[in-house]
Amino acid sequence: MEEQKKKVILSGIQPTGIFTLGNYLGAVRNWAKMQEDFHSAYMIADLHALTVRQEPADFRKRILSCYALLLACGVDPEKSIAFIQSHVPAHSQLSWVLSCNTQFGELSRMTQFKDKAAQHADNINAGLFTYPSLMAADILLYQADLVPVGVDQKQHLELTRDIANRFNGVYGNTFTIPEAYTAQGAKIMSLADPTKKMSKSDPNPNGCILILDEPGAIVKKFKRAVTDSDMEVCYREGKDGINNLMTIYSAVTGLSMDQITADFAGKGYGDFKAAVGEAVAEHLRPVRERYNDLMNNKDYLVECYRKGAEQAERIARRTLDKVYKKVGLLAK
Ligand code: AQP
Repeated sequence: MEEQKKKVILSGIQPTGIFTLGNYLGAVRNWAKMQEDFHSAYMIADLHALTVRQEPADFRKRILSCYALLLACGVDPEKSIAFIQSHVPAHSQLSWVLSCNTQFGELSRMTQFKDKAAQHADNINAGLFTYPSLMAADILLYQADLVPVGVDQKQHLELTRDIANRFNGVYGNTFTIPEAYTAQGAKIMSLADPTKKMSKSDPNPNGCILILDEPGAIVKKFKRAVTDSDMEVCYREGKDGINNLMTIYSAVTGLSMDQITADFAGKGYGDFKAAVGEAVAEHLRPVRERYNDLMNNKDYLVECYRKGAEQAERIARRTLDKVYKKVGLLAK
């Protein structure tokens, strides 16, 4: 692809835990592929994670380990801007201006707010409510053309587009209107309850595969995966558990659903679960090894995230200055 035609892409992941197989197959693995074709910026969304109370010492360590995971999953700081959100103050600064251009009614309609408010009834903070304005700032600062988002984030991206269009209408052309990039990977469901998505913060450790889990633990979790009372390995409505395992197996082996069905014809679920467990453990081995190497070289990580912050800051600052000027703030 010609350099000047490359589109800008931005995405992020919250440091709310070790990435799951869902985060990896559904998002981060694809970011690594996309960096070849796009001007890409990927961030550890630490400010977003503050909407849920974090234990400070753990959180600080987790931010670094999630940054290492981002690189271990293939995000290359030579090809992408790989940074930590709080290192670029323009995110919070633009977020405020955008909050003043977002309606209470719009934020009230966000289903993630309703879900998270129900999950954390003891801490329904203002940040949880204004989360979409910060997300809009993340995206609009980089004039992103495309944002890879899962289905769960589509409503937020729609709101980002509304905010950007409104701002452009009132103050003149300022922001690129981003589009959802839906060529993301599959949605991976919990192994313990295949009707729920696999989540880092799931309190049930059997439901999710963490990408740093040891091979033995991975195989064991797949053996325990909830399936059905049928015997056939095939992708069909009503077979949520098997459908999920087939989706995972297909994502790590490249086999089609039909090939998988043919390979396991006449074999029981036990054989299939063991095969999925082994394939996933093998697939994640290099990620785990790269992560361990990176964590043994913290100086390199610091160098990378500082460089990422400088690169991000340069772009973000330009947009923020433009916005401050447009809304009439007095320059220093
Ligand atoms: N189960 C999943 N299948 C496919 N994609 C997934 N993603 C998350 N879970 C799955 C994608 O991972 C990216 C980063 O997500 P995030 O950390 O910003 O927040 P999330 O979507 O809320 O992920 P978790 O793991 O469920 O975190 P917690 O438990 O903290 O809420 C996104 O692109 C997301 O679509």
